[in-house]
Amino acid sequence: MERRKFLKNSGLSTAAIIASPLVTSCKETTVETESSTPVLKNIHPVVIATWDVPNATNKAWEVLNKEGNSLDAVEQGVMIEEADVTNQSVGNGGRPDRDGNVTLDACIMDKDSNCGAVVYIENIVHPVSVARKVMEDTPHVMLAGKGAEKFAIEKGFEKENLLTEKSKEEWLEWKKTSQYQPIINIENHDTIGMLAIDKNGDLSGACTTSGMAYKMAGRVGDSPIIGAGLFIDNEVGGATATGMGELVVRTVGSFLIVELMRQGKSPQEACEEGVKRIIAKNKNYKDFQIGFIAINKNGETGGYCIHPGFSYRIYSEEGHINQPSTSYLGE
Ligand code: SD4
Repeated sequence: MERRKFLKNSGLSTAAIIASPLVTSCKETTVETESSTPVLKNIHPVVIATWDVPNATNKAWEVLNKEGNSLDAVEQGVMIEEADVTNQSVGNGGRPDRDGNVTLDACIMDKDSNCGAVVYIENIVHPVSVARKVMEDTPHVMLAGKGAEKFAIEKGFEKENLLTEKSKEEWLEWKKTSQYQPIINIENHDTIGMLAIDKNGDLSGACTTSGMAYKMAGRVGDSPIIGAGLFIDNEVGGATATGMGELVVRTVGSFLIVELMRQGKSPQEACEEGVKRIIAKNKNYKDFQIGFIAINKNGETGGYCIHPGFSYRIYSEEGHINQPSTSYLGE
């Protein structure tokens, strides 16, 4: 077998590495190998998440630092936002659909390409944990609506009313005009997609949301759809999305980004291509925000969006930062 370096194998160019906002000791993770399987050494854990969600990345980092695996890290990280009633785009306190019902979507994916999802689930604060149970305890990948809720209750989750007074009042106000107009960069604090690499070099991801505010009853976006809102391939990297789900689904955005990284693009380059693919297919792209973030097997990260204003949190040994994303319209 030809001798080669993983860096070469992964196709990462120097330019690509420079383009990445965070480069974590790429050289240290490069070792010569006789086999075609890349061997990684001195792995440094990293967690990234859509939007400025320091409490969530902090929690995930805590798990990674206690020798926790990336799956536990992403689950426990996004649970912070699900429980936070001041985040009106995720979990408890989420904005309702146009009928006043809070319906949640979430998914999770691990290093072995196992995945689980719940869509259109009501009355459960932690849909990501229900998604994990779907992954681990059922022969299925996705459960929806009442079936998902019934499964959650069987698994010991408590039924709770997720519509807070604040979200209810805003919805009643919205009903006066009932104009459905997705807001760009709503709160700068939105759907949370999280990607992590642990000390073993294994990747996992999770994504959770209450979806677009005042959506039609029954509407499901990209966030719980494996390949669209989230995708992990432990040989390559992971990607996750925030923003107008319909546009992300049409290009299977997160899967596309992981495949672009497989072909040699850096996480940054792959996110840019993912957004540009959406722009090419949608004349009205300026009406919507889409943000992608990605991580590769070496812990390099990237992010890109349509409108300025999107950012993502990165926690690594180099620190905990809110990284403003570059954007198509801000270039
Ligand atoms: C959805 N992608 O349901 C989610 C919403 C979102 O920023 O991410 N908003 O389409």
